[in-house]
Amino acid sequence: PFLMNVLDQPKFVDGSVDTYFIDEHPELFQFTPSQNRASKLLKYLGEVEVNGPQTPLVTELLPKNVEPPIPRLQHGQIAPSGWRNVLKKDGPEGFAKAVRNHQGCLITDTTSRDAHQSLLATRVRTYDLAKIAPFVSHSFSSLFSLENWGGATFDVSMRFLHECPWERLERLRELIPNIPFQMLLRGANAVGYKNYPDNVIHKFCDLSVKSGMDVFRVFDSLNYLPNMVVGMEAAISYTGDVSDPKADKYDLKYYLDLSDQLVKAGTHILGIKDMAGVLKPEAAKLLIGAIRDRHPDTPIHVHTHDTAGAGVASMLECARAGADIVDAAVDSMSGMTSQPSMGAIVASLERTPHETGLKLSNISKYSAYWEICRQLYQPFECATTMRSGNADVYQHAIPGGQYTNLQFQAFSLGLGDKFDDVKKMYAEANEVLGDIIKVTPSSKIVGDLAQFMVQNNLTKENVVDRADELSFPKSVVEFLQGQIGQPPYGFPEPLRTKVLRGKPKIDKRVGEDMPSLDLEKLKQTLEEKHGRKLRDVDVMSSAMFPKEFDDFERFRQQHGPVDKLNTRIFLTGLDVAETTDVEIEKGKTLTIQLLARGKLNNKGEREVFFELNGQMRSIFVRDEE
Ligand code: 3PY
Ligand code: ZN
Repeated sequence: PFLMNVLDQPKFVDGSVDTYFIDEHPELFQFTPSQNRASKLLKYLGEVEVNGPQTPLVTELLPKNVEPPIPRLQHGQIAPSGWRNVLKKDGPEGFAKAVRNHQGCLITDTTSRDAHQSLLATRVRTYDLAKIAPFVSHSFSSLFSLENWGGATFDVSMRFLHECPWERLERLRELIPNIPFQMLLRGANAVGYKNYPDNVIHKFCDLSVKSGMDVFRVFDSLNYLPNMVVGMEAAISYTGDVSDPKADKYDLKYYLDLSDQLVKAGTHILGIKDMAGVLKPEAAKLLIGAIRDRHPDTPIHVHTHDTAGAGVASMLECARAGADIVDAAVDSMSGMTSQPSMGAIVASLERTPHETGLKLSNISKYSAYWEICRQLYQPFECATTMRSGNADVYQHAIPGGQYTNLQFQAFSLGLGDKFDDVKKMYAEANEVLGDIIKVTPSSKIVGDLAQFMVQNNLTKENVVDRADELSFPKSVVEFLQGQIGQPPYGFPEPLRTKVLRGKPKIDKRVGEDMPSLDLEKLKQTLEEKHGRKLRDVDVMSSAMFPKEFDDFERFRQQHGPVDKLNTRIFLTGLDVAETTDVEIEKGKTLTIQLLARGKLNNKGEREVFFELNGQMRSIFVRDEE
């Protein structure tokens, strides 16, 4: 694709036109940055027009042409103070104490992170989060926190949304000063899928705080404590069933011991992270009750998924058993593999000692916004294949986000009717690996092994028999080496020795031996590569995801601020004759109309015609089809 430029005009290039005016007015070519951004956006829209979406759509559905309704705020009204004001004033210890002393059950709203990670392939864009942010700040000031960052949002935003994750955080912070922000940090893996050097993890947290983050929920995918930077909220990943007397590995004692160690290590809040949604109401009562007795002064925060449909019931039991905070997603973004419904929990706790402080009338407006907004994300909608909850999660314990992914994969390969087999094989693969905790990235390892077993017609018995001759997925080999940490009950033998065939075994924290990453040097290299001054946060994006950062940076240099386009237009472009207003910065709006697209020329390109702020513009785009 080329911008139409005088330099593309043969007559100009061969000198047969008089160009004195141009020669004497070089300022004509000093494009202002906004013109530059406008040209880049036209290039993007032209590209979408000619070659289709510039981010892969996962289902066959297209975004609906809808305007999510933004509830009105009274003009000039300032947002009431919230828990963030307490955190700022009293510091983390004082904040934790105030939470513990608070009467009632507080709510964390996961709509902006886990809910869409579990239902919409993590594709919700800053654009739509920012639109509803002022309403959230005003009407949800009694929330404990908004989970709006971390997990898969970091890489997905660069990879698929072509937007900077740090800018999302900064933007939301400007709009919501009063409610604590919460992120999911995968311990030594931060927001990635492998261990990083310690200095990278520390710098990552430091930059996150500077960009507006408050509460770090830190977990490790094997509950391997040395991998957890104990910060504000250390979370124990929950698996198994403590209400089953036959549960031996992951019994009450296991969780109480872990909670002791985390409290001793100085966590401000104890998190229970039920990533698959297997914490049944009865188990919730036992587990939370026991931890409450053991650690009367530490706030307890519970996270779950509604995969089976028992999420609301479990969270109510948690509140009654002494949890201080539970997670919920707004109604229209709740249920199935997402969190349980905020409205249902709030209503159920009304006029009990566990009142949440949230108003149902506000939840209803918030939900109406997301109900419509969700239709913009239909191309990523898990409900195209998932119609209901399913209690077989108690057998396979697949985490919420992964469950949706696996189901998508099965359906897109035409194996929808085989999804049951995939789930059964997942449970078997978990047994083969020694019945481990399953959450990113250990859940991916179990998934990879399950897929490998299906492809090679293996059972849990013969996969071990034949382990010395099979070529296992890399992730499985690395897990057995000890690359992601140590499972609580050790590695399965003889599988480990058979698979490793003499490869070194690691029996301590991997980060201990990792050399620090020279972030200053990386900055220099990246600045040279990309030809511009970078911020420390950009360097950190590259430290986490080098290739994804480079691609994102190049894309942005070519296509400009595509994050400022509305979601439908970002995904599928403009219709002919349609106009859109793009606010590229405060007070600077571009009006873009798509006029027409031309025939294929002999260079394999099409000319696409726009009107930009009332002026005709056209660009040539290579037709890739
Ligand atoms: C993540 O690691 O992204 C998760 O949501 C784990 O549950
Ligand atoms: Zn979760």
